Amino acid sequence: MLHPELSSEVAVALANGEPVVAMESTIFSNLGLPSPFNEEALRRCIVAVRAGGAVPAVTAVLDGVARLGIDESEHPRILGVARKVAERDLAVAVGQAWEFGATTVSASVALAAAAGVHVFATGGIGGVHRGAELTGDISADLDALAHQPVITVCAGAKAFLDLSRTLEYLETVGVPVLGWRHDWFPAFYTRSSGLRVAHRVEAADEVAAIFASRSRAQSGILLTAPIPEADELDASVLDGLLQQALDDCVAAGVTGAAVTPFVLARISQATAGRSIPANLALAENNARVAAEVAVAIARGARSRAS
Ligand code: PSU
Ligand code: MN
Repeated sequence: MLHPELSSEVAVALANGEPVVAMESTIFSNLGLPSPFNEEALRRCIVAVRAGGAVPAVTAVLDGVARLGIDESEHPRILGVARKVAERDLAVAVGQAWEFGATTVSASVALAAAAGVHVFATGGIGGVHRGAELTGDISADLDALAHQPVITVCAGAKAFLDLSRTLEYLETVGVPVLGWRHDWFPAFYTRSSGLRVAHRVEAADEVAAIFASRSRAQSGILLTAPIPEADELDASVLDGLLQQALDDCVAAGVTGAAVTPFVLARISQATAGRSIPANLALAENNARVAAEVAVAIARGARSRAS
C-alpha cells in the first residue's frame, strides 16, 4: 500500500494522538480556483484548521512522492499548474515521478487513511454526473468515501451534477450522509439542494460517536455543512449558468477526468465576482467544522485509552 511521506509537524501530531485535518490540493491548484484566490483559499483553510485546534495536512504528489502535510515553504508549488490525481492515478503519479500531482477527494482520503488521519475537509465532492445513464460518469470520490475510514466534510456537491442520483449512489455503497445542523443536502453555492440528508447532527461529539460506531472499519462518513447564510448565492441565477457550462462541455467534446475542471472553469468565468468569495467562504467553513470534529475524535480516543 502507498504510504504518504508526512511533514514533521503532521508526524509529531499523529504520534501524540493530536487532531489532524487532511485537505486536497486540487482546489488550491490551477484546476480548482484561479490565482490569486487559490492562495487566499489555502491560507484561510489553514488558519481555520489551526484556530480550531488541529494540524492541517494538505495532500499532493510532489516530485513523485505522495505527501501528507506540506510546509509553508512549499505552498507555492501546490498553487501552480497541476496534473489531476484521483485515487487510481496515485500509483501512476508516483511511478512516473510527476512534478505536481494535485490530489482530488478520492486520492486525499486514501492518503489520509493510510496515515491514520480520520478527518478530511474539502469544498465540494465529485458525484454522479447528469446523463450518467449514458456516459457512466460517476466520480471515484463516491466509492472512496465508502471504502476509506475517513470523515469527509464538504458543502455538498455542485448543482451541475445529478445530486439526487449522487445521494442514491451514496446510499447504495453505504455512506452515511450527515447534515451539520441542517436537514438538507447542500448544493455548494446554495444551502439546500431541496433534497434531504439522511441524518442531522448538532455537535462534533455526535459525529465522533457515529464514526466510532461504524459496522465496517473500512468505511467513511460524509458530513455536509451548508455555505454560511451571508455568503450564499441566488439559486435562480445559478441554474442557467450551470446548464450553459454543461452545454459548452458537450460542444467542446470534453470527456472523462477533464469534465469537472472544464465545467468549474466555465462557472467561474460566468459568475466571476460572486462565485469565488462564496467558494472561499464555504471551504473555510468546512475547514472549521472539520477541525472541531477532529478535536472531538482525538478527545474520544484519549478518554477510551485512559
Ligand atoms: N468540485 C468542486 N471543486 C473541485 C472539485 C469538485 O466544486 O475542485 C474537484 C475535487 O478535487 C473532486 C474532483 O474530488 O474535482 C472530482 O473530479 P471528478 O468529477 O473527475 O471525479
Ligand atoms: Mn468523471
